[in-house]
Amino acid sequence: MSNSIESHLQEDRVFKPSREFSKNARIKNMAQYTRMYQESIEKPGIFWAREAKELAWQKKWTKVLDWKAPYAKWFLGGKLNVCESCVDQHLKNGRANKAALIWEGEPGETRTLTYRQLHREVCQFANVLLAKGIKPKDRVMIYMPMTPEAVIAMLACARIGAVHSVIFGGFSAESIVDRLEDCQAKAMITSDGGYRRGGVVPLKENVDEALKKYKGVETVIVHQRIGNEGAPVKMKRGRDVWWHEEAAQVSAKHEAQAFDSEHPLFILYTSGSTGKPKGILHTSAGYLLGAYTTCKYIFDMRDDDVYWCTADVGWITGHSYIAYGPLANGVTQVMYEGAPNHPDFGRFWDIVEKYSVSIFYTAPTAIRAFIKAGNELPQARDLSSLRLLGTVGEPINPEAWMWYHTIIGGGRCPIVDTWWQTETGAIMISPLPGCTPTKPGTATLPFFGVDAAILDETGEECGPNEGGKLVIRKPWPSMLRTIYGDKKRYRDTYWKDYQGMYTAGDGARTDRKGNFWIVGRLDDVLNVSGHRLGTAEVESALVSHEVVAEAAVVGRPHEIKGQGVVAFVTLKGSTAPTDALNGELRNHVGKVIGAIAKPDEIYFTPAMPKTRSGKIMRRLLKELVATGEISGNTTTLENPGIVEDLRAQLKKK
Ligand code: 7RM
Repeated sequence: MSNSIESHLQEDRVFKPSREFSKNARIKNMAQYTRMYQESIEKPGIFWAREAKELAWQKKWTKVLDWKAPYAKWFLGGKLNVCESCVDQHLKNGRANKAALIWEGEPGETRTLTYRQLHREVCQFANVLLAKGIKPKDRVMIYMPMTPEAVIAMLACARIGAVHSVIFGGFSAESIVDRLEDCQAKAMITSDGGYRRGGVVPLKENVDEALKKYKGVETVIVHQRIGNEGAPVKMKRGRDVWWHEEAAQVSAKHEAQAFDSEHPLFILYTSGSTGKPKGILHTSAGYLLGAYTTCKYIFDMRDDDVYWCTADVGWITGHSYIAYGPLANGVTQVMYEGAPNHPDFGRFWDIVEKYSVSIFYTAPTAIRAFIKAGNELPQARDLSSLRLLGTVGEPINPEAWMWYHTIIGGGRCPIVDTWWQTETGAIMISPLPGCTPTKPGTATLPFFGVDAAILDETGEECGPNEGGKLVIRKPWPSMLRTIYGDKKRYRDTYWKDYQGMYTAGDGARTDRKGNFWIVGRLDDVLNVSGHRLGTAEVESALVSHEVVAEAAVVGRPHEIKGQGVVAFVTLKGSTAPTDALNGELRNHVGKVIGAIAKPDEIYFTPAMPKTRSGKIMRRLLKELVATGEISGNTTTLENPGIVEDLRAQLKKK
């Protein structure tokens, strides 16, 4: 990938929104942005109170912010039901019969739900959850394919004050167990399967396996997605029930009860620098406000837009930019179940043409895969409905940006490169499409209320083009509130580096115009196809195999995935390294974590390069993988001979 600092500095192509786009946009020029940004930083109470009025409140707040670092409370004294802002309010504002979700299954069937129909489904399912004894603050795990029911399940939890924790359908049974145990979930919502690349993902089977180890789940509600086309799923009597059978027994009417602004809304697990994923906790009003306002200003959502975010609901992008943000804005959105390359890489462009998508939000890794598949597929489709494009998940390399701009956007659509994290809840740094001049590769400027800066080790602010740590110096409404059940880790991970400031874990720099260029993670977290993956998680998966004594995992630049996973493995005793074992270990990681974590390359080594104190020199492995060489001094190593051996192995590749 060529998003090196050199290419950043050389990047001098500047793209400005067309006069036409600016004229119709909410934020039309930089003066307006600057004015509003200043207000949002200097008088956050006034700024956010004005925005928050657009949400549905049952009781108005008395105080906008209470900040005792690192703990924030927003809209104290206020009461609302998040689901009411996303669904109920649209029944009264003229959108009742407007399409909320236009869904397309991978095999090709489509379903449309209006806001009224969505309301009915959510109310009915909320009643199912209530009938199963789910109470406010109970944790409910959701493990589903990309179907409307996944969104309905999330909204129904929110409606009754239960805390959902969605787990990506690509994760394995063992990953489910870890998360169930961590959040002590009481119920599970899943499907009999989901379609992916023509095959069926056995979601219920994985749940069954997970529940052999975790016994706290009392109810499993199974949505029937596959039916007779898949292997019949086993239903455990007294525990497992069918969604449609339960729904048929309850009313479709439900009054949304109000919860405190800081009532927990969801826990979402994300990778950190240890083997144990962090349960990021988000609460109600502030989170919703972040998702709502970023959709409104960054995607500039309109009543006649057809919006499509290609993320999975198992990631934060699916929470904020499929479930909560777009629905709070009352927009029409497309939701697609399957893979981008099924039946071929033209599928996304078919969908854009078919539903006249106007706002399209995807990941750089997908764009790179499309580039590789050629221009013929997008060029064979009418993409003229598009007016705005977005990217998220990793730095976008200028080549991919230019291709997206010209081939998909026809040269006329602004691109919003949006930087944010599971922890931030909503987009933090991004162009505003009607005013911000963009350059390929930069997420440009902070959103309203976001006091972003780049600091050096001493806490001084870095000058232009000086690399440092990205921090946020003030609390913002959609910030994480804690790591579920682990306040110490919350403080240690995000608030230790600089007094009262949030450390994002990303390295970045600004240019002379103040644009933020995100370089990448500073910790041991990889970004594989836009998915966060801790090297420690992969290492512990490898070590859980009976023949593995030790493992070290590093990233390496990968043409499509952004980063690939490279593993170094030391085998136990007399086990011989073979190609077959190599394959077996890859599959083992797939089984323990999920397919996204499978190493691209595994190298066997009789020992790891270690310091005299016994620490694996990961930095050295990283350098070896990236350049094939070791520049520094290796004499401090316990076992310098190992490096020679590894260098030779990597050369052969
Ligand atoms: C939304 C999401 C967060 C990490 C973050 C960065 C990287 C995300 C961008 C980006 C450069 C971007 N949440 N990242 N967006 N890097 N430019 N526009 O991805 O929690 O899964 O990952 O992703 O390293 O820290 S996440």
